[in-house]
Amino acid sequence: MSKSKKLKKIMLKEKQTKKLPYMSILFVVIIIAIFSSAAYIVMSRTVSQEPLDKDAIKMTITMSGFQPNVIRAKAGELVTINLINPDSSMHTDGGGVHSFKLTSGLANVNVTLQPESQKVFSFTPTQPGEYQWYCDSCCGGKENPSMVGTLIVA
Ligand SMILES: [Cu+2]
Repeated sequence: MSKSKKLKKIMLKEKQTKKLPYMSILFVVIIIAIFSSAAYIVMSRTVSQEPLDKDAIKMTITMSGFQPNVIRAKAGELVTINLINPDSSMHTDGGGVHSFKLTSGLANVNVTLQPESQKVFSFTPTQPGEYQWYCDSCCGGKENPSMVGTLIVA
């Protein structure tokens, strides 16, 4: 092997060893990015859990359904619901969007919630009876047994 070839080989080796710190810095940056986005998701969930209206019925809607999924009301009296959607837009089904629809002839309620948001809405049930509300934004909507709730009007 000629001297110049040997020198080239040594220089090449040096170049490769110099690349290593950059790779480990990149690795650390990626790890920090992953952990901070995970922390952001967790923290934004806790923030959006605090209801806007403390006098309203606090209700959450997630991929596992409405909580509570049964509410009682009196005919002629205003029902106010503070609906909270803690799901993030990372959900593949429906993109974290949920809704509250009550279209059974009693009232016409049609509320859509973007991911990690909440809304306060009211309606007055006029007739006693049992009515179903549902979410039609995810998991098969109305046909999904966990995406429904019952309003009992006395
Ligand atoms: Cu839904």
